[in-house]
Amino acid sequence: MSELREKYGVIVGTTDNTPKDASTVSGDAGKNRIQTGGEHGESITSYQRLFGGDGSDTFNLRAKDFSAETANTTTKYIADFYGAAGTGPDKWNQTSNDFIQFTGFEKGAHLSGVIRSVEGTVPDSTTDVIYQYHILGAENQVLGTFNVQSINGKTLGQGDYAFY
Ligand SMILES: [Ca+2]
Repeated sequence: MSELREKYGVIVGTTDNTPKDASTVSGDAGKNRIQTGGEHGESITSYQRLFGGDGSDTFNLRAKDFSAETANTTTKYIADFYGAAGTGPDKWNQTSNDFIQFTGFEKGAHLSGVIRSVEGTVPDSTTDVIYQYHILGAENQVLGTFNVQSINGKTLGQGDYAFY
């Protein structure tokens, strides 16, 4: 069961919400920090859906929650990324400016460009798009694959993510 742990501590854990068989970790309307993996920090390399909801959320994708065997398969899905980069009024939104934190990856790890994109499915949005990215190692080997539904339709840019 995903909990709003300590009211806006790190949110972890799994539920059996939709989509079927997916593990969903959900935030709420506040500013949440949402982490891949299990409730007790254990590694989960299978599919997980991360849902931030409103508020400026941080999604923490951990290296231990990706595996070499499934590196080329989408195993993490950020279901609602608000405020992806770009210029103009969409760049910064005080109430919803999300961020992706990559932790535990090898030195030199970085993000690929968009591998694939699909028109989004948010009923009341005409701009949302699902983008697929690779997490690449120092030698450009694929370490993991994840999807991001961008609510403003823009791709991830500087300021939207960082490797630690
Ligand atoms: Ca939230």
